[in-house]
Amino acid sequence: MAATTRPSGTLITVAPTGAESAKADVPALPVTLDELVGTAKACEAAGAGLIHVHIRDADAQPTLDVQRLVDTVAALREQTHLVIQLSTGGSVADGYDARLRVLDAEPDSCSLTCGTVNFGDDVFMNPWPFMVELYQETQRREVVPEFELFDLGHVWSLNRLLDAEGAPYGGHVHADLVMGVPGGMPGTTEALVAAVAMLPPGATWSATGVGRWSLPVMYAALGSGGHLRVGMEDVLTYARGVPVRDNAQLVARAADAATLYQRPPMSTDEVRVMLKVKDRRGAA
Ligand code: KMH
Ligand code: ZN
Repeated sequence: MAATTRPSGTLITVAPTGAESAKADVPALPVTLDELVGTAKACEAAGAGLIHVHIRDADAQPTLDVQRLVDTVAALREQTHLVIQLSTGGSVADGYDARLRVLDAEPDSCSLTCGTVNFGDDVFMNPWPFMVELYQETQRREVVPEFELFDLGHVWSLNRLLDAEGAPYGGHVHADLVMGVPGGMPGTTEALVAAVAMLPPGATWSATGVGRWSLPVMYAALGSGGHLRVGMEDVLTYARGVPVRDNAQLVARAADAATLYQRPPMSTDEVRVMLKVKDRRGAA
């Protein structure tokens, strides 16, 4: 294991929707394609370089419907420059087959969670054979995986996966620490530093803190050479008693912090180069 190098810019990922919040409870949550594209444009203008996408059906419920995913990727690719990452985590109710079929939508990137984790009262299932199958599919389809790490054991499993199955498509490893999920690692600086120390040499990483861990994780990540993920998938409160206005507000705050830290937001082109994303723009 080796410490990761310190980047000069900051990748800001926005995770605008997630699968856990209800539109009825959170009116600002983007759930339609129009809302998602509008959010994506605003977040790109505010400094985001990558969008982590969960979609909803006509009733605003989480779905992994492939045609909807295809349409979503097409619209985002046409109307933004963002790197498009589809969630293969979906919701805790989604089955493995549906999660694998997400790659049919030909995203630039997809999430790949490196282990099962208690998820509040639920369990987010990611057994080893599923991880391997999904990873092999990303290699075969030339999709860049982003390894989602909810716990220290997940970091170890990422190393095991790379040892067993070789490098990801493009050859670069990028991980995301998801911290503060009830059941996973806390959003403390100590946990973040321990996780980063176990990442494979040369890996880049972002971090996100769920709920009240949002700001502690953002500043710990900047201070430790990491990139940032923000968005309404992870946090709905901007400050004590103040609901998040929209995703762009969270991206703008992250961009301000990164700029103040002398590591301004990376352009979408810089993000594509760093992650070694296959250029699918211009494909029909
Ligand atoms: N919604 C969670 C159960 C991912 O996008 O890959 C899983 C999740 C991780 O959000
Ligand atoms: Zn997600």
